[in-house]
Amino acid sequence: MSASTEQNIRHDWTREEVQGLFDKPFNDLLFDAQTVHRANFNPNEVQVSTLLSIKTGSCPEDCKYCPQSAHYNTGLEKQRLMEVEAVLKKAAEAKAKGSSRFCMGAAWKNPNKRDMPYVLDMVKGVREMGLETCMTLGMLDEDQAQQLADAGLDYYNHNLDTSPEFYDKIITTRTYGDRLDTLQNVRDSGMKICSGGIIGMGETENDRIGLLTQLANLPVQPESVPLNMLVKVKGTPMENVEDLDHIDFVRCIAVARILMPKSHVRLSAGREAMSDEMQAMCFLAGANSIFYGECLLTTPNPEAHADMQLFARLGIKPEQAIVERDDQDQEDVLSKQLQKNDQKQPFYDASV
Ligand code: SAM
Ligand code: DTB
Ligand code: SF4
Repeated sequence: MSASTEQNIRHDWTREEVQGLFDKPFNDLLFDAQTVHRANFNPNEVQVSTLLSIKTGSCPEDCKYCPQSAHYNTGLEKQRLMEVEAVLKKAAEAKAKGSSRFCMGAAWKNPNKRDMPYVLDMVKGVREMGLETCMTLGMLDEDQAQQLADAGLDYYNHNLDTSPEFYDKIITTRTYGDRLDTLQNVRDSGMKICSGGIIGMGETENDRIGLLTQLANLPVQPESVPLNMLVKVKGTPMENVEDLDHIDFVRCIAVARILMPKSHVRLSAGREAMSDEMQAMCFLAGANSIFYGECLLTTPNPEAHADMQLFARLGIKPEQAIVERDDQDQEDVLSKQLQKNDQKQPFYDASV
């Protein structure tokens, strides 16, 4: 396989071709994925994001995997939209621990008008700290997407979750088309897209092929592709779904890497149930982003020190972000970033 370049990002993948990748012997697939990865990224750098749930539970949607849906009783402690100051405090903590991106998630079908000013203030405040910003608030119309972009939101996360065929078995309260419309509004606003899905919901390999082909064939591929391994939460309809073969999850990462050579592929939810060796294999397959910190939105994630140790054992360094802001701020941000690089990082730095 030849190394991928900007020129040969394809948007015309057929399912048969993607099936061909899944059918490869595992070692051949991993070699190809690692070859693409090395042509496009530093193979020893992983982008580090921290998640915060800014509004928790009571969601009107019926996503069968989700502990936050009001349709299921998961015993979750619900929380109204957080105060802006409290969110900024959490962002400062995430930055101090070495995260370069702060992702704020709300259990909404879509943001409503009265919440927008608070959400916009959160974006501005987090960005002021020199962190990259990401939000996931449900569906967005054109105007909402533009407001978020104008406030400086870098990324918007909205997942396709699965294949178009399997989708109706997982969610009935919003359509696949609704999701594609939101992604288009995000793209048109100038923000970067974070979009991926969940593996391990009882879907077939053909559904995994369907999801990855949809993502790769978007008009512009998502800059960030989170692949979540289902976190089985008691009380959701998926609590007893059959265990996923972890090797099959690694295959999905490798195929995503080959189809979307320039995208960050995030080893997202589910790491708590993965061994260090499994995570190392995911990095080898081309995953180059993680959520860092003890909590995802509502479920546990590995302890920060465990991730530091894993990075140290693998010689992985956290990727540094340069946040571009208004022209007058730019010099200041860059000099702060340089100073930061000179200081001892709280996150393990494999180069020292
Ligand atoms: N409410 C917004 C929405 O769904 O558009 C944003 C938050 S929602 C929790 C973001 C994503 O988290 C979902 O699209 C899904 O892919 C992922 N997710 C939710 N629950 C999960 C679980 N139990 N296991 C793995 N991923 C999950
Ligand atoms: C994504 O794809 N995964 C994150 C983020 N985007 C918002 C969320 C994972 C949630 C896992 C279940 C929970 O903690 O509630
Ligand atoms: Fe609501 Fe998002 Fe959970 Fe679906 S995934 S129930 S939209 S919080």
